[in-house]
Amino acid sequence: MKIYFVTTNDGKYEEVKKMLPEHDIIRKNMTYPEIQADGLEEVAKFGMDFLSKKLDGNIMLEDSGLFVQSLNGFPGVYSAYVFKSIGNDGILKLMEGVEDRRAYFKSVIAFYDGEVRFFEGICKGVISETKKGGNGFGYDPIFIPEGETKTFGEMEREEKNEYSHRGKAILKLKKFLESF
Ligand code: ITT
Repeated sequence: MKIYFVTTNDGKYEEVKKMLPEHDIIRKNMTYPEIQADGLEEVAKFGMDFLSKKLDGNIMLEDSGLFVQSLNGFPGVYSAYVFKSIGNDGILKLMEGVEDRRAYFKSVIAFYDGEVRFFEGICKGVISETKKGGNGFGYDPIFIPEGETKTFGEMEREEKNEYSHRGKAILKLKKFLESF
């Protein structure tokens, strides 16, 4: 199936493309309004309402974020902005001396084929003490998924996709697309 994936993020695009080789994923490097909301679902819904009026065909977008337990869910829906402003060093600084390092990544995919459908995935883990690995993007060098010792930044794309929030959400979308 031909699907437009709207994202400005190269890392997201590569991960999605890798997991959906049977589909024709065409990247649209364009922005859409990302509202200030409490949850990723609302952000995704608003974005898709906007895009479905602009583009013809099947469309997908993905909103994601890192939620750190001891920071009350920060950076959460503000993850992109926080990464650009204080980055991984800033998060590690906020976490200095903090014992509870639990965090999770969440991904919400909105898919449009005449109506909007949502697929989500969560990956639990911890924030590492230092940055490790040069793979992936964003917070990957400081996030260790549950049951692992390596950060996402130390993993190849396939391995990260097996664990990741995005991998789980894409798998749900993939199963849905099989029913066509
Ligand atoms: P879009 O154009 O697709 O919106 P974006 O980077 O602005 O790209 P989001 O608004 O969904 O995407 O922001 C999510 C941010 O959370 C992203 O910029 C990363 O900093 C971080 N993030 C999300 N998923 C991640 C992952 O798998 N690994 C590392 N960081 C991730």
